[in-house]
Amino acid sequence: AFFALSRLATLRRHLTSSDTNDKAAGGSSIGGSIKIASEVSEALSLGRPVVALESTIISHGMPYPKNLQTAKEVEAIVRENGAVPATIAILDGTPCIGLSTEELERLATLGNRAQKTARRDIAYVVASGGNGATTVSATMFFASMVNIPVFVTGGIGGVHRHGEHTMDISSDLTELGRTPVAVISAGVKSILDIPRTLEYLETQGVCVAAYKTNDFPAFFTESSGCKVPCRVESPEECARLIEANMKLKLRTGILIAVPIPKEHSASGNIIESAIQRALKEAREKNITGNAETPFLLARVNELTGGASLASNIALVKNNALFGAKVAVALAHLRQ
Ligand code: PSU
Ligand code: MN
Repeated sequence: AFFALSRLATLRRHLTSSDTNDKAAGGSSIGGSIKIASEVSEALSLGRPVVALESTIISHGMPYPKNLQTAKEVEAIVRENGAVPATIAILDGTPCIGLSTEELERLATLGNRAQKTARRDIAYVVASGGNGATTVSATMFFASMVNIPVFVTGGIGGVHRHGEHTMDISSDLTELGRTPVAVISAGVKSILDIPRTLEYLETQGVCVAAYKTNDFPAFFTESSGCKVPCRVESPEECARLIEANMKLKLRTGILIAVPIPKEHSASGNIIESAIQRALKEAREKNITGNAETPFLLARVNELTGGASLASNIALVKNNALFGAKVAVALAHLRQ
């Protein structure tokens, strides 16, 4: 009951600030106000299941129009399984929790003209009134702000290959170390250094669990060859894990890895050779920093003749199905 009360209090605070912002004619939202879709705020205040979704996957992760189609289908899967989807993005400087169809379309057509927004970019995009597609780190930040405990994506960022020299380590990992949101993903792509990513998560104190497997999945394939510290067998077990993490006030995130369904997993060899080639091209073209992940995703898709995109879409939908069930189980547990 205390949980529900503090949740409501936080929400009311945000709703108030959002109302104030709405009255300020067309201005951006300096001062930290946000806009929560009415369907989402209603579900949150009633303790009903909500699933947060990121938006970089729409703008930078997939080409138009498949990005839009996938975003809509993912939201539909969340609904069909009893939860309310809340896609998160910054539009005209206002962080939005829950997007309308028109807003999804806007992001999808903006593509990489939307700013890829990780935690470090949030203040700038808000202050300049820009359009920001939130990565896993920024989406976790906003989900936590409005008390959405479950967040579904495709793959998270990690330690990049050669990260021990470049120090290119995704802020998704440090966010998982500081923000109590459960992130459901298909693991980490092998464009990244998976063993070092898992080491880094351990250092950050992040609980990493895999669904019905002992192996950490590698996004396009079911296994990376790395073991996970925890294994969960059901959405209910995941919900208990999230609840224990909250009750203990560990304040860290949880990474729940769901392997890509067998029938959609791409051939490991084809993907791996495409990744090797894309990585080499990135080095030659000097593509670094936050441009690297979008470049590699697009190039691997080209090199595999669209096979990687098809796998990507299938695994995101599978994660949405699982995530909705986790959110429903968690809401049930908290009643
Ligand atoms: N991996 C994917 N698809 C994506 C991303 C990662 O398979 O769209 C996006 C996510 O938004 C993730 C971000 O949070 O890339 C990580 O970017 P970086 O490596 O620059 O931290
Ligand atoms: Mn980076």
